[in-house]
Amino acid sequence: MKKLTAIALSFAFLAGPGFAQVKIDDPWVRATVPQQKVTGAFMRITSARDARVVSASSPVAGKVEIHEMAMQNDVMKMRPVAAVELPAGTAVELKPGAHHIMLFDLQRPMVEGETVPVVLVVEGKDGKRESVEVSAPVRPLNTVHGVDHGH
Ligand SMILES: [Cu+2]
Repeated sequence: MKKLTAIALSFAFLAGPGFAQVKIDDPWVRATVPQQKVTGAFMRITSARDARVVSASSPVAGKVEIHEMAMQNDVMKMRPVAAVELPAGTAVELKPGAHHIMLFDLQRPMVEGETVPVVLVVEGKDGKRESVEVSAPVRPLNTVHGVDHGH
């Protein structure tokens, strides 16, 4: 897992001009209780150019999806989306109750204090893709009030 992180990191550093130039602020992953196989990852993303997050992955999760929250029959539900748009120079907030990254099939509990690598794939208007490595600290459950995960 260490090796994978290093490779992803060097990838991000090698991305020179012509790439989307994406800045990530305040990333975090919600802590889980034992047996819980799903959690959310949140952060603020600012791209220097128009771009979109088209996928994400993490070595701790078997599957990762990008979700949005939407009203369905007066109930907030989350559902997978193909991408999160990043308008140039605008901070886009991935947070509980809005767009977020969903980590499925967790291989172990997410414990407060540890750091989880998450890799975002960001696509520019020119179709070029950049991998952005994020180290997201795990924060406690009670950061968020109850949300219907629908999973
Ligand atoms: Cu979700």
